[in-house]
Amino acid sequence: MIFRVPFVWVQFFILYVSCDSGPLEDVVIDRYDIPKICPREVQMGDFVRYHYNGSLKDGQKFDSSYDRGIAVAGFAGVGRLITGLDRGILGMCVNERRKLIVPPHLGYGSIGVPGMIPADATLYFDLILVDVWNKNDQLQITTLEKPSHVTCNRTVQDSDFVRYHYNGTLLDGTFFDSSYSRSSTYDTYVGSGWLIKGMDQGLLGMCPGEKRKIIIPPFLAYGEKGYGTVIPPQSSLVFHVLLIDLHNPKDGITLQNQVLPDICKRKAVTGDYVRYHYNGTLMDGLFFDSSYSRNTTYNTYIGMGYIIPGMDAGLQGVCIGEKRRIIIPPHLGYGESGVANSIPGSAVLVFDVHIIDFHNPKDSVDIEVTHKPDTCNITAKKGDFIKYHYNCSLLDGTQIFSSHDSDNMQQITLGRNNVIDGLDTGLQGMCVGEKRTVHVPPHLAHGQSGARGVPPSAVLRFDLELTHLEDGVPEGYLFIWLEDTPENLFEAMDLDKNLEVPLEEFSTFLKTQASEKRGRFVPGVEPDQSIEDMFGNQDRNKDGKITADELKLKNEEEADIVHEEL
Ligand SMILES: *[C@@H]1O[C@H](CO)[C@@H](O)[C@H](O)[C@H]1NC(C)=O
Ligand SMILES: *[C@@H]1O[C@H](CO)[C@@H](O)[C@H](O)[C@H]1NC(C)=O
Ligand SMILES: *[C@@H]1O[C@H](CO)[C@@H](O)[C@H](O)[C@H]1NC(C)=O
Ligand SMILES: *[C@@H]1O[C@H](CO)[C@@H](O)[C@H](O)[C@H]1NC(C)=O
Ligand SMILES: *[C@@H]1O[C@H](CO)[C@@H](O)[C@H](O)[C@H]1NC(C)=O
Ligand SMILES: *[C@@H]1O[C@H](CO)[C@@H](O)[C@H](O)[C@H]1NC(C)=O
Ligand SMILES: *[C@@H]1O[C@H](CO)[C@@H](O)[C@H](O)[C@H]1NC(C)=O
Ligand SMILES: [Ca+2]
Ligand SMILES: [Ca+2]
Repeated sequence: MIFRVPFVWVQFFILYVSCDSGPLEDVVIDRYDIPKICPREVQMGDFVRYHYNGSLKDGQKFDSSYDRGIAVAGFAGVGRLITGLDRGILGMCVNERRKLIVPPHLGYGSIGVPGMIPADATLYFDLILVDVWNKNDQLQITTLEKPSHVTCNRTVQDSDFVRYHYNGTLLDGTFFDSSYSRSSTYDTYVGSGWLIKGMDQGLLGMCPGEKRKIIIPPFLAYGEKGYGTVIPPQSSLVFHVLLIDLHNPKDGITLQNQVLPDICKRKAVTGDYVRYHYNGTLMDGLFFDSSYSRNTTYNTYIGMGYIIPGMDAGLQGVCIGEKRRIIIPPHLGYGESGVANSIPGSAVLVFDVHIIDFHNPKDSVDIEVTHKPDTCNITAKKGDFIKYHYNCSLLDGTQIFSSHDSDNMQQITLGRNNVIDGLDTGLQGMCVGEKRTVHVPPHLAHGQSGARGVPPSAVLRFDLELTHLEDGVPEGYLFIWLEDTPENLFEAMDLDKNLEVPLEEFSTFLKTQASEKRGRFVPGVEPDQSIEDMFGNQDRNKDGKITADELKLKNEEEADIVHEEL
């Protein structure tokens, strides 16, 4: 009964028409319009919906489904239609058009239909099939696209909450609804009766980003009633679905794609201040925000409610340098309302984070000795003059400063605010030749504002090597006595006993004291410079020589104050 080669039938048809001899034995079928894609042909027992025009030989119309505005629905090939139609509809595809010539014995026979179809009438039908299904049908699910950019680890299960886009058509392609027309996803629970049965089943197993075609027979859709004016009774439905995301209200956060650094001495805990970069996307890969676009890390305390709960939890236990993906369900993110213009309501968030550094406000300087010379008796202390090499970097490896950049080694007096507090602390206790790696938290470095090359709140790493160490003098002194001060200082200084001490005499006197280890100049300053400064200070009237009175006066004036004095 199913004539798969239309060509044969055209010939057959022409044969009959041209001869016009005697009554037809069987239905004549002309498949004059067959769609290119014909996934299914009507078989006996299928339920079909079709439109038709019926006319008599003289072209007189006796009936039309169009006049009633609704397609005819019924089972095919089981004797519920006139035999001619029953036979003529078999093998049809949806959207196929056929002309049928039905001889009287396969139509209304010698009786006809009073007032409509005369006796022994040959019937001419023009049909178009709009729907076909069978009560044994199941859902037809075709995966059209599977995402490659997102992992398909988790798929839709009963009681999940899903967000998806869809286009809905009838089987013949008639559009009835689309989420796009509302420009937001359709959001609902699966398997909880909110959806038609076919959709509840058809979504199962989908990954975010996956596209499916789901064909749903009417008994898993709107059945005999249809839906409003858009879905006729007994309609099969075709949904093209794009799953955007899914989660379960019972979900916590999920960690994935963890990449740990080689060394992780410490893991972040509540109260730590973390600096990190992130890319934020929705589960289907749609980007919504990134720290990189602002060119600065995102900085925050963790575990204290400053950020969304999912992030607060997701950053717990991170190592410096670690990368991880944190997947956050909406109840731990931005909830049902989302964030205007960037995050839809009930959206699952996917953050790829890269931890740059973290510290705790209670942190002190972390010192690790990397090399200790065999003799390390004399160590640097506050007031000492030191020279050292250093490299300074951020914890992501960015080099910021290095003493190797210039020919001059760094030289400072410890404990005099010459360098940031943390570095000063890190240098104390070193002996010449010793090497250290020192981590300085921002409150002992450049703080919340940062400095050139140093981002706000950055932890700094210093690699240090002490090269030179000189005993210092108390703050404010340019020269100190290592033995008792001479009883009569002026007499001691006035080497030629002419009762005045010019610069040369003063200089000779002090240098002699130093070379004979009775006294010491402040380290790190040329002795001549210190001598000049001290002389200028003593020579009150600036006549180029110190007198006994000038020395006495000066000593009395500043008896209690220690200031660039002998
Ligand atoms: C039936 O006739 C109407 C107009 O008379 C036409 O629009 C329609 O396409 C016809 N249907 C078929 C299946 O030929
Ligand atoms: C998928 O899940 C398994 C087990 O749940 C996990 O071991 C694996 O790392 C996950 N794959 C990805 C790409 O996240
Ligand atoms: C729905 O139709 C629109 C317009 O044709 C198309 O852009 C979109 O990709 C379709 N969606 C799905 C899920 O097929
Ligand atoms: C980001 O920082 C880099 C390096 O400091 C700089 O070259 C770039 O211009 C900055 N971009 C923006 C958008 O600020
Ligand atoms: C964020 O995206 C940019 C650009 O694709 C990439 O270079 C960077 O590594 C990503 N960062 C993270 C933490 O995944
Ligand atoms: C420390 O110095 C003393 C003398 O100054 C010396 O006797 C001793 O051996 C040194 N100690 C070490 C461990 O080098
Ligand atoms: C600083 O870095 C340079 C180049 O890597 C290295 O040669 C030098 O030893 C480092 N200095 C210190 C004090 O670690
Ligand atoms: Ca003199
Ligand atoms: Ca003088």
